[in-house]
Amino acid sequence: MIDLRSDTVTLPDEAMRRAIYEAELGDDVYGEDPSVNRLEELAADMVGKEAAMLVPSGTMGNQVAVLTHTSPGTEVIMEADSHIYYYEAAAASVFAGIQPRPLQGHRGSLPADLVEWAIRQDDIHLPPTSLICLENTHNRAGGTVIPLEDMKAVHEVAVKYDLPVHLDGARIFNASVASGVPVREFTACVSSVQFCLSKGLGAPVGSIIAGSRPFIDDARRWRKRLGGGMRQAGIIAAAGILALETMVDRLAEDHANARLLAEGLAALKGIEFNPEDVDTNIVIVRPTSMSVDRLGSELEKRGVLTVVIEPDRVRFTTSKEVNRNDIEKTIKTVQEVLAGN
Ligand code: TLP
Repeated sequence: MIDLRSDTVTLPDEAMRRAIYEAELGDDVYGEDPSVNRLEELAADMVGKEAAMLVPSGTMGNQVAVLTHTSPGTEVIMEADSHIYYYEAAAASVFAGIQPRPLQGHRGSLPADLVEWAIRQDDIHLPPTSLICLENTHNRAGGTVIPLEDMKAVHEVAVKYDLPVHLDGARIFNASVASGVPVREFTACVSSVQFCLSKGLGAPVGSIIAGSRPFIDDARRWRKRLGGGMRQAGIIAAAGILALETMVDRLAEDHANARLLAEGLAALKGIEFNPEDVDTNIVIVRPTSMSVDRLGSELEKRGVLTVVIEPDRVRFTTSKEVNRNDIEKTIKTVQEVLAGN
């Protein structure tokens, strides 16, 4: 099977498995797991924040951030297709009791003037705005890199209104590798960031949330409340350390494979999309000559796994589990399916 469903399907390589086996362990709820402590220090340094914390998943990282920054009855500005709004089962409403304020972005980016317009006035009829959320790269926009200038502009608005900004940076290392902008420059625009170790970076489990020391101190309590306090979590952290030390640069290969795929698919009759829209490792296309369900199931029968993300759109995601040869086979298979062969 050529698995292009997600970069979450990546498996730990030999070196990671060995690091997991050999990891020095302790009880992380007591703060005594040396591997977790090392990972958290390394991660904080890489994103230029005072402190960081390991969480089991990106979803928990985002939700811990929302819980830590906000209080019930307030409003959180977010992009209408963002993961926090679209894919987290309304967790922010259920747990944090916030009201989401979804705004339509452009290629996943929220214009600063739109954000400013959406910030609530002080009026008893209105929920106070408590947080602005951004996502970089933006998953449902097609793995798009949110330009640093756009993030800086939102940051300026946030400073003006004294509001925190949380970045869902599940794939912030993809954004950095693709754009050449250091991760720290993106994260300098936000109060907190969540990023995933378990996507393109290849670790089996885990995400990081980072921010100021007081923010992370509060976030630890929220993680515990949610049941995310893990004990000998060094077995996860050991893989996470290798992910950060050895897997960042190779994301460029995933991007090159996505570009190859995009160009191959764009040349096919019956597929509509602009390959120039592909910035990183996600390719989202619209078939015009058959339904997405049919395309998805025909591809699956022939050994290519994708995900349908909209009634008219299919997503292909590259990762270290697929190579150039797999991409060439995929293009050929899509061509056969579209041609009805
Ligand atoms: N994304 C998954 C699915 O949940 C859609 C995927 O296959 O792309 N933020 C962003 C931007 C994400 O893309 C994801 C996962 C998360 C957060 C959540 O991470 P996990 O799956 O670790 O909870």
